[in-house]
Amino acid sequence: MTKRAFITGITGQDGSYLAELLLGKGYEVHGLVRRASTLNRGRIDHLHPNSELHLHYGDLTDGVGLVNLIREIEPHEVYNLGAQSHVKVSFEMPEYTASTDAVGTLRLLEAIRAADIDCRYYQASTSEMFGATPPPQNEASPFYPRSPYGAAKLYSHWVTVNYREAYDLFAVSGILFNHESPRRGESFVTRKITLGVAAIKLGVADELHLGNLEAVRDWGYAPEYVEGMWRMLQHDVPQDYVLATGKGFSVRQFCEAAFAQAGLDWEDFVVYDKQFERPTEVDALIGDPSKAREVLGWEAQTDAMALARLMVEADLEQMARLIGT
Ligand code: NAP
Ligand code: G4F
Repeated sequence: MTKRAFITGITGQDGSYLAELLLGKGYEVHGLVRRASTLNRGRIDHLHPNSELHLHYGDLTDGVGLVNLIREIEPHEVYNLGAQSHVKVSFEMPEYTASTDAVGTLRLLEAIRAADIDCRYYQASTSEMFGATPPPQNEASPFYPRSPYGAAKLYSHWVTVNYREAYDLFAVSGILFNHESPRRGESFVTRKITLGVAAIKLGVADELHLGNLEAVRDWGYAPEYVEGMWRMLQHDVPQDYVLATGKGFSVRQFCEAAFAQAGLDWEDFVVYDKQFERPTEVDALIGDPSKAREVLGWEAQTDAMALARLMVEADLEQMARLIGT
């Protein structure tokens, strides 16, 4: 039997890698895409010739649309990756962030219930839910979100747990620490740095403006993390898991490594810019992924220093092509 998966957020970093993974495993993949005045499908364009990929217009803020889609597709697995995923932007758009990242989850879970189908559900939870709780953080650590994004995601986390307990839905929440790749959005700090390094190296820019350099994050490699999401849904028992590398690095250390990869000294180019600070910061996130290793056999292979190198190389190559050098 061909398995059908429905992915919200298929045009994002994780959605694109997950679609690739599932198509490779023989799934029929259905993705939710938002209508925009220009096409926004750069990350999945290369998958288009695949006849098992089906895209549907919709939005997590449109409950009726979700009900109709779930009824029509009858997915065996649903991956809810769609979100306004930028922490700083969530301070500027708190209500929209709550509607998409919190109530959107409820809308999708209700759509699954209304369709009365036997379906497994993955919720994209986040280490941001730990916020002010000091590292290392694992599944038993207390939550203390520090942004409208973190608070909205915490609602989704708990409503997923509740639907599992109340309605016996196979629903799991993956508490993922930061994960990056050459497909990472340009305004997240790792990609902003590696794009900045490429621009400086190729003579297109001469400085890079950043905010808090002391924040510590546990950065892993996105393709490895989507494999973890899939494994969570294949296990016999629905449970929540942390995915992380277990290693923390500061933004400063990531900068150092990224500039060094291009033979540059970061201190010559990085300029502190207050506008990139947040009203409340999450100082340190370092995950303890023991449970995922023991139960799912999942382990991160790529740490932040290796990521900095591979992302700089990818951005140098892409930018050189773009400017024709
Ligand atoms: P991303 O690159 O920002 O992608 C977000 C996706 O959500 C995009 O496809 C976007 O569509 C879609 N989306 C935004 N608003 C929507 C709405 N109202 N209705 C439907 N879709 C909407 O994020 P990502 O890095 O792939 O992350 C995937 C998920 O994991 C997100 O839920 C994120 O919060 C969570 N997460 C990420 C990390 C990480 O480090 N990457 C860690 C923990 C959790 P458009 O392309 O049209 O904008
Ligand atoms: O790259 P960031 O914007 O990622 P952040 O806030 O950790 O959130 C990401 O990871 C979460 C998982 O923990 C996801 F849930 C979320 O969706 C997103 O993918 O910022 C990382 C750190 C922050 O401490 C920030 O203050 O970098 C610091 N930073 C310093 N200068 C900057 C900048 N961040 C950004 N985006 N831009 C800067 O110029």
